[in-house]
Amino acid sequence: VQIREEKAILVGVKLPTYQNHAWEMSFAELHGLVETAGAKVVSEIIQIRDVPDPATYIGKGKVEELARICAELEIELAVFDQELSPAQVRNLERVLPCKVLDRTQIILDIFAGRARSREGKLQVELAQLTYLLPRLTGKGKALSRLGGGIGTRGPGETKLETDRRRIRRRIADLRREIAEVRRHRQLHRIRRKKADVPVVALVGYTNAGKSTLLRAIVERYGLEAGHVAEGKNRLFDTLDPTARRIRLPSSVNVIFTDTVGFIQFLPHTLIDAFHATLEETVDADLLVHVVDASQSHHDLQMNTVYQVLQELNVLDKPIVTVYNKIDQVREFWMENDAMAVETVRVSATRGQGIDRLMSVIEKRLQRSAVRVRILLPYECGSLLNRIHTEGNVLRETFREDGISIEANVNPALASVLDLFRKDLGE
Ligand SMILES: Nc1nc2c(ncn2[C@@H]2O[C@H](COP(=O)(O)OP(=O)(O)OP(=O)(O)O)[C@@H](O)[C@H]2O)c(=O)[nH]1
Ligand SMILES: [Mg+2]
Repeated sequence: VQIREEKAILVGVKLPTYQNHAWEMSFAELHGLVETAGAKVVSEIIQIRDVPDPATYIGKGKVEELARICAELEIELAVFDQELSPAQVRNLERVLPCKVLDRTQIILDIFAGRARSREGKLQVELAQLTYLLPRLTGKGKALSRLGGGIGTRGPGETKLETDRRRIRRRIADLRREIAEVRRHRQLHRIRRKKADVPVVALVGYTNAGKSTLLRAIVERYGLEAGHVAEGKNRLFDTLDPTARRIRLPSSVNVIFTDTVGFIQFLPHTLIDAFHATLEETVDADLLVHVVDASQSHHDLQMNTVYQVLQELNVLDKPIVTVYNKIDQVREFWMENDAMAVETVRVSATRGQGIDRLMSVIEKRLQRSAVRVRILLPYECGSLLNRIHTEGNVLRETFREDGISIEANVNPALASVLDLFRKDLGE
């Protein structure tokens, strides 16, 4: 969907079940999304109803009012605040003198503009086509005017059927290609698992400061001169996952990953399509939940993040919550996140609280570490290497019969070292 520079009107339905501020936030967010997609919001229309109208989302009278406003202000784009059903799109397009889009399509459009990697592009296209397929009849202006029923048989339907078949085939191709990319990822992941380097995943709402935080961490603790692009003040700045090797204060190496941010009503087609990417991110030993504490409704944003994490089935992992942007927050502000094992306050841009965050992460990762006391024969040089790179050596004595070591290591390495266990009291 091309919507650059177009004039848009926002259309919202306020249900009584919504908390007032939750609705305001989601509507304001839609405004931001539409402008991010490149359109200019010139008007809005809001209706309070018990339920959306199944045929036209807003009521008949409101649709007429909307059509009038669109004609008057020469609006090219009506954006609805929730996902519309195929029937609603069809009915609205029939009476409105402009394009009809919903929140999902706007988000998909932004993602399409951001995707850089091959995998990202494949995933976005899959999400777009999955969304489009059931709505094909409704997209009269784009593909086929005909909506089914009397008078639609003949050439029209043939065209529609061809379009559908073409899209289905493309979807199948995309799924295959994504599966292939995913297989490569898995191999990579298995290799990493073997090396047993712990993974810390940055997750959070879009624009919370994940990339900025990773940049600050790499600057101070990065193992190699890897560059992290500077975070930008825009929605969905990061799409492609980034991984960086970090050395914790106790010289244990870990990998930090950063990826796409979450948002309210993240389209399901997108979550599905990005599953491989997200899986990679959340296949972590520890989640760092980055929160923009300067947002007055950051609690709602946090809930959204937890909902997505639940959908990804990763809420059992330990979470460290980072309240970021504290440079923008009142001095005495303090809050604890009940979902987290620990909370830390930082300013990624000023570099405040980063050292403390790192020691918290370190402490949490060590929780799963196993204390070993071993006597390692001198022939086992490569194991000695592993203990030093993966573990934390507390004591090491070179003796005639071997190297006596006391160290904290990961469970996998501990079971290998079981062979060389030394009895206590020695
Ligand atoms: N004042 C202030 N601004 C910050 C801080 N951390 C990040 N920002 C700003 O917040 C904006 C978003 O930062 P990003 O790092 O791009 O956020 P993100 O979470 O990676 O966003 P997505 O990639 O879109 O999910 C940028 O303009 C940053 O400069 C902070 O500690 N204080
Ligand atoms: Mg980012």
